[in-house]
Amino acid sequence: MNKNITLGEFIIENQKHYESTSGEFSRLLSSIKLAAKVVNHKINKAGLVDIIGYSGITNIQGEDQKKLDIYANDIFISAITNREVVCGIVSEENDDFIILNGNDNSMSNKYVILLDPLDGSSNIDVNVSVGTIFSIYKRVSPVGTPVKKEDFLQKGNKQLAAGYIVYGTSTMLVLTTGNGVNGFTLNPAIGSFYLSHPDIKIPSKGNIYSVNEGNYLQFPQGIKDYIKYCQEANEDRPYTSRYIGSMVSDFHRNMIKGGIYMYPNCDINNKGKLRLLYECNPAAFIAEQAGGKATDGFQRILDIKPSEIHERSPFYCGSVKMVEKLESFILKHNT
Ligand code: P6P
Repeated sequence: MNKNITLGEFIIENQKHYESTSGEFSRLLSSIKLAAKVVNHKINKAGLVDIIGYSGITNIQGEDQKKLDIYANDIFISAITNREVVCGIVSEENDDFIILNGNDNSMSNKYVILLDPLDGSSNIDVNVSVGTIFSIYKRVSPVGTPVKKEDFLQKGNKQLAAGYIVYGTSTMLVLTTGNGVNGFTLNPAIGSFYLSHPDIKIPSKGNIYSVNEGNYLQFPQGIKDYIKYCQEANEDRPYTSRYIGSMVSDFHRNMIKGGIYMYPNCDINNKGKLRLLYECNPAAFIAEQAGGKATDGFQRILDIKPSEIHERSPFYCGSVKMVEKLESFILKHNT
């Protein structure tokens, strides 16, 4: 694969793989590329311009919406809407799904997109990496009618594409359209994403486990046992604990170095904290495409049938051998 290819050229070159060759899918991916550049520019100036801090609004998650959350949400929604290729959008920042103005054009569009426009935003004020996560499906309701909730409640194994942008020391867009995973790094000098990480594969085993151990005492016993396993002397040692508190950053590190990211259910989050539709499913699709694994402890994340657009799930994802080891500990307490 040509290493100096831009994301735009990559999308065009791979258009033949995409669901529809009419170019709509490519236009949708390029709208995400544009929005990522705009948000990246704003984030890089966050310390200088008055966009840090809280907006005074709380979202459906009960989380204080930070100014950059709302800004990122607006940028992605308008960029996607302007391309007139989706009939509906779900965003972490919006209570209900968005029916794209319901005019004839949008109702004839075939795709829906689900977004976490700025994941980990509580880290903005302390200059820690944050990210955007997206997931794309083909609608299941009839083309020509307004989008329906069922269009968003599809199993993750129906995703056409998924990706994330990590606004870190460099800004990267990592994408899968079902043919492997590729990473593109933004060259800010010219404003183009270049293929920097072709065909990413998660090492089958790593030595990094990533979990918020502040909740340890409330974790299910199998999770506690796995964490202790990582800390005890055994043939798989040494392990190291890394937790950034921004899933996209923790996930991306594990994609490159290998490792396991865990967000278990616990007393304060009895179904886990991460949202199934626009955090777990896209990450699981990407992880599996890179040779990794993603589970809720009992079943493949991508096989879960969602019932609500903001529903949460326990989430364990990363190097296949590490996820399997964790599952073996969970199984011991559930047979
Ligand atoms: P905690 C950010 O809000 C997020 O959804 C993920 O990005 C992150 O991994 C997690 O929550 C952090 O949650 O409870 O460990 O602070």
